[in-house]
Amino acid sequence: MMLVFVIIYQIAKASEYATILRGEEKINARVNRTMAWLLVAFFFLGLYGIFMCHQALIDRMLPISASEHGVEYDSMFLVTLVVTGIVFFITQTALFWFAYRYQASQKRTAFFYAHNNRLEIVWTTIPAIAMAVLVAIGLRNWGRMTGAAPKDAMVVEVVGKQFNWIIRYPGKDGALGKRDFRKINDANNVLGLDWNDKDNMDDVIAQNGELHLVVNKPVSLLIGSRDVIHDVGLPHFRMKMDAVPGIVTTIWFTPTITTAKMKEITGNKDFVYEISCDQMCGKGHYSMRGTVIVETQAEYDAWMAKQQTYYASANPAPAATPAEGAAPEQKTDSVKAITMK
Ligand SMILES: [Cu+2]
Repeated sequence: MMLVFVIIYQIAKASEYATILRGEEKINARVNRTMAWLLVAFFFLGLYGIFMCHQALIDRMLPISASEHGVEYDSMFLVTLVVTGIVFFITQTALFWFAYRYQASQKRTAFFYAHNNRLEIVWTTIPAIAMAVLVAIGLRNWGRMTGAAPKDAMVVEVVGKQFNWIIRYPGKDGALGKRDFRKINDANNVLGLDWNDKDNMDDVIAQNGELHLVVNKPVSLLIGSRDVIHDVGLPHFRMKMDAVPGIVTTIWFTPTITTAKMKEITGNKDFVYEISCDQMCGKGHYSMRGTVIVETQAEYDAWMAKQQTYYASANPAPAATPAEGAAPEQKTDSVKAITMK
């Protein structure tokens, strides 16, 4: 790097001496011509760079979207890319063409052109309208993804902690029981479930932290965090949502491709849908990876039938009714019971 700078410096120095020796005007004309050509070269080098980036990264692109929202998202992304791509190409071509075409010349005097209202209006309104349309499409999609889930959606709770995801299913009653952060303990109550709430008795927390979803069935995720801000990133479904301590955030989507089918599509027999933590959350952030399994209703039911309720696995002693005179119910940070169909 240093060497390059030294060489450039020496060339600049040498051309400065040459200017003095050979007459300034002649040299200036040559420098102008060289600069004009260098700008043209820079333009094509830039385009080549874009092409090379594309070639290098094409294999790492995500496979087709595995959710309904994702299809909308991808088409929105494509529209934005095409619109901005066309503008980019026109403006950059004009920029470098002008730099070349109107390089300094002794034969031409500069044309003084100070202001033109019509031009100002045109190049302000067209981009403004284009941007407004793109933003409107984005807002519409955002509203859909974060809005109310369909009535028949299954509900699953996803809670981030340093450094993994805890997934809770509502059990047969379809309702998630209340939880309280003060009841959290890593030994037998990782979410701080309130055992005074009957809705908690049949809730299931997947042992291996897997998020099981049914294909073509909408799912509403209730997202929370036990410590710092995390983010539920579902790249294959084109969804993401912050997991914030103390509040419940939601997203809903409909997975459309089972894990098994996606293995065929990608030709990768080890393919798994992942939950990535999309928010830098500490030294173990990189390892905060959950898995999503999209399966048929029958496969889901079979899997769920094998799950033990969290109450049973957390309280292995003979099932006891909640102790008489238990602490009065604390409602802080509780998740409102949500009823499935
Ligand atoms: Cu995290």
